[in-house]
Amino acid sequence: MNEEKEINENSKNEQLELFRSADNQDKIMTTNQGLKLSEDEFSLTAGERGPTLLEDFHFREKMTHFDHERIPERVVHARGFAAHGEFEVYESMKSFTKAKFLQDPNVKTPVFVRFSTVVGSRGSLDTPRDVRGFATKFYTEEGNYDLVANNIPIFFIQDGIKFPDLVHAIKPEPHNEIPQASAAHDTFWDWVSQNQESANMIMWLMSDRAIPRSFRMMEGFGVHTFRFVNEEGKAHFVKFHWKPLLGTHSLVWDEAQKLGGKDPDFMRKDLWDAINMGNNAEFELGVQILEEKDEFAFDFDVLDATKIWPEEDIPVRIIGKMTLNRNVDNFFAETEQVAFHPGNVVPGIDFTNDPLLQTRLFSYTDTQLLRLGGPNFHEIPINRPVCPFFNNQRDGFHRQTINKGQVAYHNNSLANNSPKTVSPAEGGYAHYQEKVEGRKIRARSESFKDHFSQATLFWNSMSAAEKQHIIDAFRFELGKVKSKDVRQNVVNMFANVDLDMTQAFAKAIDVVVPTSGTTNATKSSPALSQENTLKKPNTRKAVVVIADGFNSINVKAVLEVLESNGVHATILSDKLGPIKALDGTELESKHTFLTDGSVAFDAVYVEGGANANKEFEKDAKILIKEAYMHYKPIAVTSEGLLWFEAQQLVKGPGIIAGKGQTTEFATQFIEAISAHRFWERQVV
Ligand code: HDE
Repeated sequence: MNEEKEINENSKNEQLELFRSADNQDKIMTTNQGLKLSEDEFSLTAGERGPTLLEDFHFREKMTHFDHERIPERVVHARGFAAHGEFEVYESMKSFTKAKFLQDPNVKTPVFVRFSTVVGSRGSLDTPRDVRGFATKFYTEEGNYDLVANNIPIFFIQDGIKFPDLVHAIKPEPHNEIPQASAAHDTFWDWVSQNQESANMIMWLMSDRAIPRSFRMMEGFGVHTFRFVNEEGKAHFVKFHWKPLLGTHSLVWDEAQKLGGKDPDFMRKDLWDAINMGNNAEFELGVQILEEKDEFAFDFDVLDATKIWPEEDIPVRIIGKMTLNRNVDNFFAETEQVAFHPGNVVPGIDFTNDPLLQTRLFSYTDTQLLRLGGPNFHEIPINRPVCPFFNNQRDGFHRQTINKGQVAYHNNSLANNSPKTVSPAEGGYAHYQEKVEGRKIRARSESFKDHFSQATLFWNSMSAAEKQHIIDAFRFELGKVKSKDVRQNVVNMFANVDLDMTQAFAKAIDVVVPTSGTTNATKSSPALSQENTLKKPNTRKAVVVIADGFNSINVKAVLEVLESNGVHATILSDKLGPIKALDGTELESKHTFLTDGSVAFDAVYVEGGANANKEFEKDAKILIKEAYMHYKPIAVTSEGLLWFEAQQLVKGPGIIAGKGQTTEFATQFIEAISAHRFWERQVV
C-alpha cells in the first residue's frame, strides 16, 4: 500500500477501496471474532424468566461496542458534511510556487472537502446564522495539503489566544446550555462589545453571507496570508479564495429559521442530492498575490486576519477548479474522522507571522489527539496520504501499520540511516528563511488597531436590500439580548461603523440611540456585494403545485422548459402519489404542503387543478404568500392565478402570471429563477 506510484484523480478512491468492507447483504452474522451466530434477539438467561448470564460473550461484545460508539464532537465546526472530488490547475503556477499540484494542468489531484457550521452541535440544524467552514484536503504526490477555510474572508480576532474566549461566549451559555447554534444571546454580544477587533467580522456575520443557500453556492477563503515559495526560493504573500461557479447566494432569515424546523438537513441534503444527480459542485481556486516589497503598501496590516485585501486593489487570479463529484460511503468513517490541519503544507506553501495562523498551527493536532483518540489518526483511511510515508514514529493507541525491521531511530548505521532526509532540491520541505528579530512581548503592533474602517467598507459595499438585511439581523440578534447594558455597548460600538445603520437598529431595541460615531471611511468594494454575483438557473429547485384535475398541457410545457434549463422540478400536492389531470394524464406528487411547503424550493409554480378543494386552496395560498414574502420567483396559471390575485399581492418583477404553455411564460420563469430573489418586494 505504501508504495510510490503516479497520483491521479482516482488515487484516493483506490486507496479507500482497500479499506471498504463488503456490505452485509446475504452474509452470515458473526461476532467480531468471526464466530457464526445462531441467535441475535435473546440474551443468554438462566431459564425463560431468569437473570442474564455473564458468560453471554455475544451480548457483552454487542453492548460494549455500542456503549463506545461515540467520539467527542469537534469543539467547533461539529456539524459538517463532506464529499470527494478532484482539483485541476488551469496554468502552471511555477513562477510563484513549487507546489507540485499547482504545476501541470494535466494532473488531477484527489480532494476531500468538509463543509460545516461552527457553533451548533453535531445534531443541530444546517441553517443557523453562522460562519460556514470549507475545509479541503488535497491528496498530493508530496503529501496532504489542507486548505482549512471559511466562507467569510476574515475572522473575529487577531490573536488565537482569544479563541477559547470567543468560542465560550458564542456557544450555548454554560449554566443552562441555551441557545443552540446561535449567536443571539447575551454572552456573545457582551464579548463582541468588549473585543472591538470583531467589528468587521460581525458585519459579515449579520449579512446574508451567514445564511448561504447551499454549500455549492458560497465562497471559501483561506483567511490568513500565506506564502508561495518558488524553486528559486523567492516568496510572495498569497490569500486563497474559492469561487462557486453557481455564484454566491443566500437564504433570507425568516426562510432559514423555518427551514431549520421543516428540514434541519437542508444543506447536507442539497449537496448529497446534487452530487447523486450528477450536478457536481464546482469551485474555482483564486489567489491574491502580493510582492513581499508591498508588505506595507496598504492602510491595513497584511498579517491582520480581521482585514480583507479588497479585490479591486489586489485582483483575484483564477488558477484552477475543484469539482466535488462523489458522496461518501460512510459518514463516520469519512466525514467524522477526517482531520484537517492548516499546518499540513507541501513544499512551495508556507506560513506568515499572522498571529491567528500561528496559534492555529498548534490547535489542530492537539484537538485530533483527543477527538480521534491518540497519535495514529493519520492512519485512518480518510486521513492517509496517497503518497508513501516513512519515519521512526511507532506504536500508540490504534496503531494499524506493522512496521517491519529492527531499527526505529535516527541516526542509525544498522539500516543505512534510513529512512533518510532529502534536500529541498529532492523534495525535502525547507521553511522559508524569513528574517525575524524582536523582544519577547505580549502586545500587538499599532498597524492592527483600526477596527472600524473595513467594517464601514463592507457596509458601503452592500446593496440597499443587503443593508436592510444587516439592520434586521442586528435587530433580531440584539432583540434576544436581555442585558440592556450589553445592547447599549454594542450600539455604541457600531456607531463607529455607520451611524445611520446603527440608528436604524438601535431604535428597535430600547437603548439610547447614538448621535455620533468616529468612522468616516468612504471606500467600498463592489466584489463584496452578492448582487454582483453570477446568476444562473442551473440546479435550482422549482416546485410545481398541482391538484387533481390540473391542466396537463400547461404543466408539461413548464416542466419541459425547466428541465431543459437545468432546473430540478418536482411535484407537490395535498397528497403523495399520482395526481390526475383533466385529460387523464397522471403526474407523481413527491411532496405535500405539510412535508415541505415553499421553503424547500427556490421557485414555485402554482397551477392548481379543477378538483382542488377548499383545504388545498388554503394551503396553496399560504405557499404562494410565503414564497412571496421570501422574495422568490412565483409562476401562476389557472387556479394558481386566482389564488394569487385573491390575496391582493402586488404583481411585479419575479411574478409570472399567465398560461403555462406559452414560451414567453416559461422563459420569463427561467429568467426569474436565475435572478434568485426579488428585493423590490422588501418595501411593499
Ligand atoms: Fe478552526 N478549528 N480555529 N478556524 N476550523 C477547528 O479543529 C481554531 C479558524 C476551521 O471540517 C478545530 O478539527 C483556532 C479560522 C474549519 O474538520 C480546532 C482558531 C478558520 C474547521 C480549531 C481557529 C478556521 C475548524 C475544531 C483561532 C478559517 C473544521 C475541530 C486561532 C480560516 C474542519 C478540529 C473540519 C476546526 C481551532 C480559527 C476554519 C479546535 C484555535 C480563522 C473549516 O482545532
